Amino acid sequence: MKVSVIIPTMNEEAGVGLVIDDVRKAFLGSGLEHEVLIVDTNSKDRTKDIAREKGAIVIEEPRRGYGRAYKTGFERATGDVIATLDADCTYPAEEIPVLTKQLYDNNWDFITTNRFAKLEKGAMSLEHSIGNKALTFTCNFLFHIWIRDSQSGMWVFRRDILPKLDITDDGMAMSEEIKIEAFKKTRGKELPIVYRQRVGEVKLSSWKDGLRNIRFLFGKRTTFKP
Ligand SMILES: Nc1nc2c(ncn2[C@@H]2O[C@H](COP(=O)(O)OP(=O)(O)O)[C@@H](O)[C@H]2O)c(=O)[nH]1
Ligand SMILES: [Mg+2]
Repeated sequence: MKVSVIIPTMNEEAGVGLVIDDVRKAFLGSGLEHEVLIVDTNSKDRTKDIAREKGAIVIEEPRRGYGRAYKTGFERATGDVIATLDADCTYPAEEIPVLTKQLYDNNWDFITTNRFAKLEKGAMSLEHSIGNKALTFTCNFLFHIWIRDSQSGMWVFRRDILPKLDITDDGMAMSEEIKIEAFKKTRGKELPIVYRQRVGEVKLSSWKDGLRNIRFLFGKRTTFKP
């Protein structure tokens, strides 16, 4: 079985190499094959060089957007399973093989992760955490699902469910959109993870992205067909 690990990057030279190393280490002795896909948008630093030195496949996606980067990555993935995480050392790469086995053992289609379960000191500001809770509440309320962390960027899922998921957003809202789609249309599960302090500069703007996300959720609710 093969896992495609997809990592979006925009000027992440401080973290990308460390994350790729952690992914490689995680798969040693796991009995799983893997590939690392870096989807990069116009990095001006050494992100792409570092990724290539570490043997990752670098896909250049000049169109801005977190969701856009993932859609491009999904098209190029060849694994049975797709795993996602940021290039900033916040997510536990070491859990990817474990989550993959849990996915298959329990016959789930999509695992998302709950960062609030084991939040390390300094990993999320109070403002960010309140914003996330508000978005998660809205998401659960509008779509009648039950998740605790709608904005987590670490998912592990079967690649063959992608044709069932209608993913329209190209920005940060894609993070909740993929969960809504997966929980409504496939067997979805949320599991706890640790979440660590970021390496390098944050790329999203909390207020602008937060408000866009809320607008997106109400818009999607009016057109959503389960
Ligand atoms: N390719 C690509 N990556 C992006 C874009 N925006 C953010 N990222 C990456 O997506 C990940 C999540 O962004 P981050 O700033 O960590 O947001 P946060 O985790 O929600 O605070 C990081 O690895 C970023 O480098 C984009 O427009 N294009
Ligand atoms: Mg991040």
